[in-house]
Amino acid sequence: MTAEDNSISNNGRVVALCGGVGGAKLAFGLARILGDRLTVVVNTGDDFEHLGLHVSPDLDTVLYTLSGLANRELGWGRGDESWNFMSVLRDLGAETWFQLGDRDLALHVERTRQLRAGVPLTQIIGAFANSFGIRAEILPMSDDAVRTTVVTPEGALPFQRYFVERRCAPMVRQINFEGAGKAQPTAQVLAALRDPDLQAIILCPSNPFLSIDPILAVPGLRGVLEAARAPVVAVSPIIGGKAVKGPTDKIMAELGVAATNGAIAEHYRGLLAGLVIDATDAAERDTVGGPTHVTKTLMKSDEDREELARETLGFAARLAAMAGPKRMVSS
Ligand code: FO1
Repeated sequence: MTAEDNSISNNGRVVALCGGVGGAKLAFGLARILGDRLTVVVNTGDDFEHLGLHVSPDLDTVLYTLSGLANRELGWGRGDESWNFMSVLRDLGAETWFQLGDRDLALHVERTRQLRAGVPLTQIIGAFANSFGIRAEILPMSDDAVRTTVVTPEGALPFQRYFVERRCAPMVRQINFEGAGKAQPTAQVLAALRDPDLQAIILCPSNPFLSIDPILAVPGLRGVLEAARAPVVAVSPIIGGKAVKGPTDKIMAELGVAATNGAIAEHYRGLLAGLVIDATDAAERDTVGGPTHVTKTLMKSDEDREELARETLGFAARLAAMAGPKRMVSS
């Protein structure tokens, strides 16, 4: 590690964009290094009303992962769970396809109560993060409703119906972000991205199509990223042509996109100063179309998460030291 590499670890703000289980793991590693100098902007396109409750899966996965409460096998929900609510729901013949643990349930009930009282989602999530002892700033991408729908041969499915109830089986023809056109980025998200002390913007190894694109679809956000002085660095969610978790490679195939690191770089065309790929794919280094850092990107342990975060921050520091953050113009 050069002194340069450590520069970001020791000062300045870093903003990470994230959604889903994989993204939250890198956010965990970044939070261990950066503490309150990290802002995590989280996808809310997966949010939905269920059983009369407002559920925010990606926000909750970040809250549980950064606080150490997450179920480590599943990646979502809490580890210390009981399922009495679900078992009575089943007895009542109600919908049980979306599993809500008893402790997790309290968070949905309290979020719904506050939303109905007019409290902005950003304020609710900030208070939850504090109560979980999280020092990083956790921000919804917007306080306005943006809802991911997946267009399949059976028609448009709300995201959780596609992802959980149908287990990603239907073929994806198109992905829409309902309400994105009218949504506003929050003042807190804009302030973090415009922080004069911003050192790096990290696109976590989330599904680009389902977790990062909804964030980039919020009017104005992509432009703020493109104008940012700090380098934008993505960690590829693809290793060896496969997604580490979830339907990324299946969706890429259905959308006619090759599951390669070059395709990931192309997807973020115009935004990236660099891409982090796994050592398995070192041979792809020269086909990515711009600065590439090769390291171990599979995160099994907390140490793996922190090591990948450190490698990514070091790469961003080196890119920042070069004359201005060059945008990758992938092939
Ligand atoms: N994913 C599942 O595959 N099955 C579930 O029953 C389920 C419940 C659930 C409850 C709360 C929560 O925050 C997440 C939950 N998830 C479940 C995961 C969630 O659907 C996905 O993590 C995201 O929406 C996609 O990134």
